[in-house]
Amino acid sequence: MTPGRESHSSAVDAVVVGAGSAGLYMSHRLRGLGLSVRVIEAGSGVGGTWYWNRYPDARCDTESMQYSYSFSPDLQQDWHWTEKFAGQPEILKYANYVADRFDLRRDITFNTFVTSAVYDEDDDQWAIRTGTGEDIRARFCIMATGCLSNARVPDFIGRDGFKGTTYHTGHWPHEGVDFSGKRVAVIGTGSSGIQCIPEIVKQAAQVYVFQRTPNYSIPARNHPMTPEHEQSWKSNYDERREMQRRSRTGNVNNLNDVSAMSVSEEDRQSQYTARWATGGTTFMASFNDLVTNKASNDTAAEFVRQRIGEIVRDPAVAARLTPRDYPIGTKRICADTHYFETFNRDNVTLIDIREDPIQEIVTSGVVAAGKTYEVDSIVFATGFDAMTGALLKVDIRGRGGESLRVKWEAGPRTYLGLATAGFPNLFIITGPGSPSVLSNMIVSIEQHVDWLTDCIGHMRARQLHVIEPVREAEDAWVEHVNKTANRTLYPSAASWYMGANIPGKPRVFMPYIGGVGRYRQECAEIAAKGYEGFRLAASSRAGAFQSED
Ligand code: NA7
Repeated sequence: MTPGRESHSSAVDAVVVGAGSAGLYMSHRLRGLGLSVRVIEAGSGVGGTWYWNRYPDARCDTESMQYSYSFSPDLQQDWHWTEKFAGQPEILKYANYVADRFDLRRDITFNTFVTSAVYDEDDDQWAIRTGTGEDIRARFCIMATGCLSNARVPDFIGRDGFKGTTYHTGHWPHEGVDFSGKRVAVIGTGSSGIQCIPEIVKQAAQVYVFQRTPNYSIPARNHPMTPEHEQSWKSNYDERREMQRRSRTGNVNNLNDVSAMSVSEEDRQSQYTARWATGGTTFMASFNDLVTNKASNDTAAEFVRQRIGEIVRDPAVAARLTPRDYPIGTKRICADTHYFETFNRDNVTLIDIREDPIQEIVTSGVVAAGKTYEVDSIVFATGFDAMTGALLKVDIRGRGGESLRVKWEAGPRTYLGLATAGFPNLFIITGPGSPSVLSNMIVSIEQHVDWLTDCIGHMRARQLHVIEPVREAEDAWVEHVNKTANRTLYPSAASWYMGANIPGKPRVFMPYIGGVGRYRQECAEIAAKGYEGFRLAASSRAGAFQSED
């Protein structure tokens, strides 16, 4: 280790890729260990997801009091959230505040993309190359690149010939977009589409919504933060944070810990009605078996279907908006503000493209089912190459030049979602194989960063410089992740959790669904056993890479 090195030198102890929530906290903790750090960020500012996703009404579906760092008691007391569910501008402001308060910017290089990371076994260093032509050598390479950061526009025929303006929700212009008087096509009805459509229709003359799969969405019922709610959290943060860490999803969501099948029809309906009235995705915490028991799931799904039928006036439109062929929650459930109500407006047309996919994009608009919808703008709310996309955009090469892209051709393989065999000292924050997108991301980020900080501290105390998962441990973890997923209803849906939104991507359930609390315990036990399943060594040279166990 080389504490005290110039943070902008081309050799540092650790390179962190990404300055979102994970990269910021990771760099803070590494600095606390006395390591020199470079954070390389593609954007011109901090915030990751909240830097890029600036579409109208982009908003977190986790409550603000819970979607925030817990590492600093002062920070969590000082910061004031103005709404129950914070919008993108406020979360971005928070990320900037954290960067300033902890003086993190001096280690961040903005507007720079990491193109490759190659492990040099001769001196156990990563050689990291950037798009600006810089080479940085580092002992540790930490990918804090996010799970939903590789925005994707499908390869529609004629896409680039469109004469109007195009936008992707995940790459929204910083100055905003004025749709006043415009005819707009929105393609995609996931969380992003569901959030931005009700806002776009308020401005636009006409909006055509192209829907491939109808989604289950619960009213968010967002409202200004009440002093009582804020105070109840701030007075009990220690205890509540602990509850988050031990929970299944990283949230205090008042899980009703009984099966939906164990109560009467009347009690079930009153539970769903109460959750619907409260709003938000904690609807899925109505019972403890909604994602494991199809019969239970059916009752929740049917409840939502009926609400859609009540909200949408035209029965034919309501029918098209109603999801029927996959269990509720197995594609990411959405939280909305008047999404279904939007389809009662005169200036909105829903086009069901499941049966008749978009044929092509022409200079004047979008063609589906033989009809051309002439528009001035197209909004692609078409999602991301999730979980692996941002990692594999970087050409990562481990021992013997092994390519991560090749290693993961049949799906990601990790140990704990944190590391992958053959790639020493490479870590992934909230990588595939960890709870990540099935959890409150900030809770999972803090858990990974804290675990990793302890691990690096452990290595330093013992003069160990190399750590890498053992293949057998990785194989066992991958099997455990798959088995756990297969005990749920999740694999039955064509979701981005399964890679199903990307043509040709292997269908593998990527996140670990064992639960945040259980996963935390598994990681802690592995650390307590001297990092069981990892090999640690002073160096890889001349066969010296041997287990310490
Ligand atoms: P999502 O949830 O992946 O949604 C993307 C939407 O785009 C979804 O409705 C897709 O339909 C649709 N899509 C994708 N490709 C196509 C093509 N080729 N043709 C038509 N429609 C298409 O991304 P979001 O940005 O909304 O949300 C991502 C996450 O961010 C979200 O889950 C939260 O965690 C925050 P499909 O369902 O695949 O049929």
